[in-house]
Amino acid sequence: MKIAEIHIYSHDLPVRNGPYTMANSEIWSLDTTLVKLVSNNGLFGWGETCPLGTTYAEAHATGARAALSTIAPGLIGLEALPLTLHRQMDTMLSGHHYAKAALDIALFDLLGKHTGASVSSLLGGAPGNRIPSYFATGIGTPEDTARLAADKFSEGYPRLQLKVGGRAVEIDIEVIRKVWEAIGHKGARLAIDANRGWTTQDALRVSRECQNIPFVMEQPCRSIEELQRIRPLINHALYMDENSVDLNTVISAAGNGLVDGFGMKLTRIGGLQRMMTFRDICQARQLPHTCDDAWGGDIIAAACTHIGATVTPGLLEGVWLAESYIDGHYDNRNGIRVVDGHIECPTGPGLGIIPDESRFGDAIASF
Ligand code: 0XW
Ligand code: MG
Repeated sequence: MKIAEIHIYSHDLPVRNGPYTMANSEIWSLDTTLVKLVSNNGLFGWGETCPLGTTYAEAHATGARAALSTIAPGLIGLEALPLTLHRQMDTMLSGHHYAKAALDIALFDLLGKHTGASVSSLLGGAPGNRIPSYFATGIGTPEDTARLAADKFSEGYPRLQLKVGGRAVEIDIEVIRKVWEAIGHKGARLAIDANRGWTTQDALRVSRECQNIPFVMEQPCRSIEELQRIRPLINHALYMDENSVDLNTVISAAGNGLVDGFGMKLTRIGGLQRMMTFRDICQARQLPHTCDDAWGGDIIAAACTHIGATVTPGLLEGVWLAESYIDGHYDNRNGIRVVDGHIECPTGPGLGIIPDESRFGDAIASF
């Protein structure tokens, strides 16, 4: 089976009850990019990449589309196999994992449709179908965040991620204490995510003043050097998110014991093929991690769920979906949903969803 056509679409995803807030950003609407890969035997697969605005990561929507338009012509006629795809993409463009990831996801969807296998089977096989999610609260007051966290925990989310940073660190400390008071005794697991928004001083202070609260500190500071600085001085597990931009960084951080786990983004690392390697590195070192993306609709949600389903359950920290901030689905029947804090992994061929492409309008580029 060969790649015969590639079509690129852009689509707006307004944030429901916006904005979505993190340490240094407010998000009202996202511009997502979709890729349809058509094979020479008439099958198709869908991929997606949706950078979180222009400042969250070294990625942005128009950059994704420029990169895809650069790569796409060189993929026509290529054998539809993941490593063949990645090798060819890398000969045409360095980096730009987040753009290449859309093609990688589309290829796995296509292969699944071709073989009748679900993407999670192609990724190695899933031990179960009910995947835990986690809820990210956004930046809020101590009272509001504690109320929201309690609601979401009782809804069935086993884990809560509290967004902090970008304000006086005393408020962050108050948020953590209030949430722990509300649900700590009930067995809730907490990640405190500053999205790079704390100074090393802030991180040390939080760890010191909340030493009896067993949370995971996720990407507290901006750089790897800052993480190295706080690592021996904190009382909490340290997870890397935004700094884990490629497998090389993951290998170093896992290998030298800098971190206790990862918040991982599927498109940042380069798609499902790279995500399998990441998963296996974490398995080898017994490092827990999430399988998320920064944002995106049903295609990203399905891809994250399929890879999440293949992770050894004790090492999966959950699959985060933007679903609760998005109105509607690309596939009204099989769209990916969080119910009681968990996600049902689709069992149909490929990603298990068929987007209604009339929602995306005309392709902005076709090859
Ligand atoms: C909660 N997330 C997975 C979604 C946001 O895009 C950012 C993020 C994170 O953990 O940083
Ligand atoms: Mg994070």
